[in-house]
Amino acid sequence: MNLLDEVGDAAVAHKVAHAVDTARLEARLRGLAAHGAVATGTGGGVARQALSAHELAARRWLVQPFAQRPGYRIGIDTAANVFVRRDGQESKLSPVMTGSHIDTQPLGGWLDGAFGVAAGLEVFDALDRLGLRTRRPIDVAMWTNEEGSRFAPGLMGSVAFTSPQRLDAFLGVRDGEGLCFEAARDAAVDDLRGEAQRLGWAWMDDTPLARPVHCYVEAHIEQGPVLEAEGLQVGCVTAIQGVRWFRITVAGRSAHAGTTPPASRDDAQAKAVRMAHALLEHAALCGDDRLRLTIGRWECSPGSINTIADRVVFTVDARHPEAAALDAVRLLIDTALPAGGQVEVLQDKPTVRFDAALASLAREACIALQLSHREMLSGAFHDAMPLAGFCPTAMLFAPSRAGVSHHPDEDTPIDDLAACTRALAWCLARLAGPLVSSTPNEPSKD
Ligand code: HGY
Ligand code: MN
Ligand code: MN
Repeated sequence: MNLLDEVGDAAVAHKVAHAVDTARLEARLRGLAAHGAVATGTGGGVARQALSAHELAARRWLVQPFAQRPGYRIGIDTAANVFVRRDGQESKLSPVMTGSHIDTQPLGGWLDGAFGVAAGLEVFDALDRLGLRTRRPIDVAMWTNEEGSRFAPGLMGSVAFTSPQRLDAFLGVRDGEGLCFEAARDAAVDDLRGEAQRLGWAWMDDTPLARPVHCYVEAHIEQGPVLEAEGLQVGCVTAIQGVRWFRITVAGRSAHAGTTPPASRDDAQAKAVRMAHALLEHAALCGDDRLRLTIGRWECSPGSINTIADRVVFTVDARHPEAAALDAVRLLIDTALPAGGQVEVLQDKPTVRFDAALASLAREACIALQLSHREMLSGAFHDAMPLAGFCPTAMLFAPSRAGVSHHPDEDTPIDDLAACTRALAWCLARLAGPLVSSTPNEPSKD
């Protein structure tokens, strides 16, 4: 069966797209940003790490308006992924899925991930306003721990959903305070289930990992400079570049900073700095500006101003569309590693390409809605990365102001966010169609 065999009517999809309400979308995004808001930056900084109290509160806040609305149910799976299900006319059919993540970097922006979830929920409000019931159900997913900054690796929720056998290894991962992912996951599941029981929410009883999904379309901010530089409204994403994360441990021997002569020093800091310098020089001098190499975290012990370091642990995030370029980084890591050093691979995801039919539907949406657009590669990874190996998958990007992301200044003009949401609405309405009318129910002004 071809994905596009049964798409809904383009004219109706057009109506759904134009029922997207910019003010309502912004209100939801601003309300979400209040969960973990940090008063810095132009767009509004947010500190809402995976499965933190702020994120659990944000999950409850987002689903609550739909939890008692006719035709909706809420669910959570064993990876603590949250779903808002909009029932379809044929509720046994596998759902069209959209969504993203609402966890942020330790100090991130208000749109990374949040935009894709808010856009999906805005499509629900648009369908409700028109009183339309789609043939297939539609799910908005809030994937657990996309960022990987609190618990490494990233994409834990969407990887566990698409490859359930991977969950066990994630459960034992600990954050900086020593709390394991399993405990945070259990608390998140209990928190949402408890709220559902307390308030009598309509609940999705059956949300196993790897349940069938008809297709997945994710809206996200670009987090880079391309769309804004070219003055375009939407990016039709064709692929996500490969990413590898390494944790490198360099050992030394602590000793007195003042009395230990150079010849008898075993200085972990000096050795780690030399290795880091070799990696950064490679990135700067290899002549390939598609290579992205970042040393993001650097911890040393004992961390005293007048004691030679006996241990340094630092991370490397390497990205490139071609595996050979990432292999070259790995080779350099192995050759530059000082004796006694250790390399752990925290994440290794090859480049994924999206479903061609779905990518062309995304372009069709932009043409139908007269949105300026281009095809592009994603420099950032997203939950669509594991979904791409599980079901037909595509992404839509909204521009990022000055290409800034993973920073409090992350921002996008709301009209651009609304335009991308209209393209998403058009795609979802067609993919979950054909649409049938039902009783219009104006979404309550939540
Ligand atoms: O790191 C990434 O690419 C994503 O934004 N978490
Ligand atoms: Mn993201
Ligand atoms: Mn991110």
